[in-house]
Amino acid sequence: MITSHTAYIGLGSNLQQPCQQIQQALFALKQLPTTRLIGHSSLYRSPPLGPTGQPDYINAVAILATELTPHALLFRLQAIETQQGRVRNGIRWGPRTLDLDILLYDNLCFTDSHLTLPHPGLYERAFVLYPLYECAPDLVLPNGRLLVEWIQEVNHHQPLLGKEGSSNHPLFLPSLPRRGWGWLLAILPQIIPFKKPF
Ligand code: ROI
Repeated sequence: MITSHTAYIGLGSNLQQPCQQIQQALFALKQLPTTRLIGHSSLYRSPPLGPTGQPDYINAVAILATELTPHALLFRLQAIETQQGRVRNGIRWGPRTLDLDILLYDNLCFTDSHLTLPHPGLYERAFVLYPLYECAPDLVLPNGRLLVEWIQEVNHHQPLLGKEGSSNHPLFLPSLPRRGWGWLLAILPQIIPFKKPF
């Protein structure tokens, strides 16, 4: 039986017209064999994580339904990177025309010499978490945590500067859905004002 898997892909670019690089990469993702592009986030601008003195990045996240194995998908993503002028010059965290990372592949957790899942940067990078939230607001991460709660609790190292196409205001945290009876506890002090014994 052929099984379809859900893969979340992180896209990043900070060279040679980054917005166009991301659009072109989304188009290339659409062409992958046995794969459907389910959707993608807006484009977000963020300052570089890593060496400063390089241009801001444009980031996005795409959702794929794919029959490719994680390694076959990785191979295809690297081919797209190369096609779009990515040069692997050994400079760690240097600027790049295109970066395509498998952030999540179903709920797989494993590591080998080629690939680590989930992507090691997933849990602390705002430029990954916010676009991911836009794609999948109800997502539960492989660590068992609701994405939206994780975003609110984690102390992100990197701010986001804004969405492309909108005024460059900093983004606000998504509002935490109130579940269970927590909402009642939150408003209780307003209903029953706390009285001192005397
Ligand atoms: N910084 C930002 N803001 N966005 C990226 O996509 C990105 N990618 C990288 C490094 C160099 C770590 N920094 C980044 O690979």
